[in-house]
Amino acid sequence: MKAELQKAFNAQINEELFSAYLYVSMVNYFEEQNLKGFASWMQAQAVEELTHAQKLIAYLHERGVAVKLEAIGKPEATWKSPLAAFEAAYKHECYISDCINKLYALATKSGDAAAAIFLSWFITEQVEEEASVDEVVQTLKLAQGAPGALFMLNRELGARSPGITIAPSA
Ligand code: OFO
Repeated sequence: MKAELQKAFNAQINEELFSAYLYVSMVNYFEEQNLKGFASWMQAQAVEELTHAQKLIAYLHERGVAVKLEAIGKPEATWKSPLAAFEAAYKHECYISDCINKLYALATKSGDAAAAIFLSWFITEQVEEEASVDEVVQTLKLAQGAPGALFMLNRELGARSPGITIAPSA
């Protein structure tokens, strides 16, 4: 793999780890708001981001490329409403889609067909990621902060599997 592409892959690992960090921060925010269903949904999202980072790391190992972990940025800690948090998550997903598209373009430009094929999974995944976050944004907009609607949505979002089980007392 060409040096420039190696660097870009490593940068994407950092982006995915930051995504996980940002969503963990949103878990904290929703827990503090007593919106446990929202928190659980975000927890699942954070775990997914970790798997994205791990997928990239495993690929670099497979290609014999050195993985260089950098410091992860500090995420926001609070939002003015659940809608504002989900809007921030949506904006972040669009940014990540842009990063992936650029990485794919670089892989193609570098003549690295294998890397481009590998990245096509992420391109498809981003369509799903944007759609699932946007669905919550649209529902929250419809709810317009009505407590009943928020309560229902909280229950619905809580049904998403958290990806891992976390027992505070274990
Ligand atoms: Fe949310 O898809 Fe990775 O970052």
